[in-house]
Amino acid sequence: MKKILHVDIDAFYASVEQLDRPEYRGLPVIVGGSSNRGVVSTCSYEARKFGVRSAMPVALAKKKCPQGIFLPPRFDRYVEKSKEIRRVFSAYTDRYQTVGLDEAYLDLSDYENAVPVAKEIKRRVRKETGLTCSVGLSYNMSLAKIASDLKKPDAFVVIRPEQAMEILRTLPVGTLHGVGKKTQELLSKKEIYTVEDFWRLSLEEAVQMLGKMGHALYDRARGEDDREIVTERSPKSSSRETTLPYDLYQREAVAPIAFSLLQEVEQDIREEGVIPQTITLKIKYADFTMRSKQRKNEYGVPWGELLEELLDAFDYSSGVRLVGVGFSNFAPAEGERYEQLSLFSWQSPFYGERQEDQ
Ligand code: TTP
Ligand code: MG
Repeated sequence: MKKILHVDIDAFYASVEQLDRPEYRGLPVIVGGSSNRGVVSTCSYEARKFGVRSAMPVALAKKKCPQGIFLPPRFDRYVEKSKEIRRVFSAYTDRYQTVGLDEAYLDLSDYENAVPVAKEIKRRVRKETGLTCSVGLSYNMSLAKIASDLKKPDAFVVIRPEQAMEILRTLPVGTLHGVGKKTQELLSKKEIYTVEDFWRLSLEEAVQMLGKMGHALYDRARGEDDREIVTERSPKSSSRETTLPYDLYQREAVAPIAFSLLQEVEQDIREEGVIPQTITLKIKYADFTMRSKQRKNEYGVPWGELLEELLDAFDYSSGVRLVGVGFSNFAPAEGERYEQLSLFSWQSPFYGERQEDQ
């Protein structure tokens, strides 16, 4: 039997803000707005008491919590903290799969007793990053995630095989990973609100109603999930460059070359089946100095648009002799398709608009 740990940082962006600015600790901190098209990214648990939630318009959050401290997101800082968290994981296993910046599944099957290890990981995340997390330990990914969500924040929950059905039974069906708002609506028409209600559906009915996901949900509702952890084997970056036969002094001249490189790298990553989040334009000048600039794909815009922006950001007057275009910062190559899709459909560089039917 597998031993899977799911770790999820509590109120991640807001907790980082409170960590960096102690004067905000214990207060309703709401992160969002500005680069986020006016919606809440997340908020501290103090703000949740007022009914503020992720993805809520900031204007509504202000109504619900006028005394809230509204802060713009600082993605670079969150990425930094995310790396610190991963460093802790890697001290225990190579077999971990990250989801976004603040969640991960760890395979602890090789530990004879995973409970003390899980406790230690939770403690070390706190000690080494200053952030609290909720962790769930169980015998598959689906149940580990359910466990970590059960008693947030700062939770430690184990679901043992003999407890699984009883715990699942009373949960809202929306707790199952893969049941989004749309699926919930569909199910509510059949008066299915809890996991126990969902048990009424036969496998055939579940598949008929929900397609392929129906099968996975049929299993997950019964505590079954045979997904394996997908470790990040993806290449660190993928790029193409070309040295020019003569120096170029104008953006107009460099742009078509950059675009042809972009096409090639896009082809490369399609073949590899990976999804990058960052594009880089590299330029070597006639005097051999090298410059590179990057853009994160925040809104799922075409890469060409970001490349245009990057081209605008360079100076061409000293002559360009080499152009390179690269992708990096890859999302897990495999994993679940819905998790990949969600990367590009939403406001932050790392999150999808929690896909309706994950
Ligand atoms: P979550 O782990 O879903 O949320 P959280 O960490 O803020 O709170 P908790 O886990 O305690 O419930 O998401 C992690 C980060 O992702 C979150 O801090 C901000 C970002 N995020 C968004 O930007 N938009 C969203 O709709 C969600 C859900 C998260
Ligand atoms: Mg979290």
